[in-house]
Amino acid sequence: MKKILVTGALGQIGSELTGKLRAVYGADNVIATDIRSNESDVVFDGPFEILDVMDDKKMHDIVKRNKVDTIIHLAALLSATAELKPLLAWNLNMGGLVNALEVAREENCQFFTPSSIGAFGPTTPKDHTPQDTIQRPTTMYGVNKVSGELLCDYYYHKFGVDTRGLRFPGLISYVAPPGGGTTDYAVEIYYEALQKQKYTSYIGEGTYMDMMYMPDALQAIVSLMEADPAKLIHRNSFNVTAMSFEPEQVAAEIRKHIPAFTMDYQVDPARQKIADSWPNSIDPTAAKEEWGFKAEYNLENMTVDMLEKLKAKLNV
Ligand code: VAH
Repeated sequence: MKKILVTGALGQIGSELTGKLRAVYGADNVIATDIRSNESDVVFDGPFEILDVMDDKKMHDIVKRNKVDTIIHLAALLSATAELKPLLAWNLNMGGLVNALEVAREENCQFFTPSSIGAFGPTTPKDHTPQDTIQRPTTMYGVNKVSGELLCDYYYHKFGVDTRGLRFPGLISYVAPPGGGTTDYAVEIYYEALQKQKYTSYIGEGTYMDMMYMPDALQAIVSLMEADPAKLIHRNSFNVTAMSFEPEQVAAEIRKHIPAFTMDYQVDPARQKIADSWPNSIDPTAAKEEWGFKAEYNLENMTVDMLEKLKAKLNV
């Protein structure tokens, strides 16, 4: 990767990935784009352009003008929003992906886009979900992710585009709050523990989902994109995870630092239904064996870092 275009750079992943890529490859070598602008480091610390990923001509122009050799395509609607607006999700998630893949094909760019544990469904083995298994998701987001995995493999086999992807679990971060996800409770709980010493979870007790702290997710993207292609048996997309927990476990970890913290439940049936269709835990063996995936954070040290960083951010 030498000259990188990031779409959806102001989203939960992009807000931190852009800074990491600029630190590794040089600020001027990472062109951040999003459908809107804001007052963040992503906009001020390096090249930034407004880009709607449905505008294939503008995307192509930005790539040619900047001699981009790598496209990191993040722009997409997440699971809960996609379930509320399924046709918009199909059009944006798939239309944007096709546009980005076509530009990567025409301009010979390496390509990354995230998949998700949402690419699995109720008939997928729920525990230690294998890399290669049944994928019959029952959400529009999951249909988008499975379709995206297949499309990215197609562009590799048919056109030789160097496509690579990761099936991310829920990502936990303190920079940009997630928007429209099912796993967002695992981010909200930290904010509200500090601000209110209590949290009402919309995901029910005992609902296990895979999770990962954002620093591990960012490193996984860079490591995968730098991996020796000769060693990649899989490409789109690798299971990656750092931990699997249910709401009571993250509440108990927070209580070690905020003893007065309490949590109750007001389950959101829509997001609970999505969560119930996903695995309890996935198996990241292929990622470990093919490109050395390793997570540094678990629930304990992530909670220490999240609370420390959020205390500073929230000034509490
Ligand atoms: C979501 N955070 O909840 C995303 C992610 C595995 C979950 O794909 O939609």
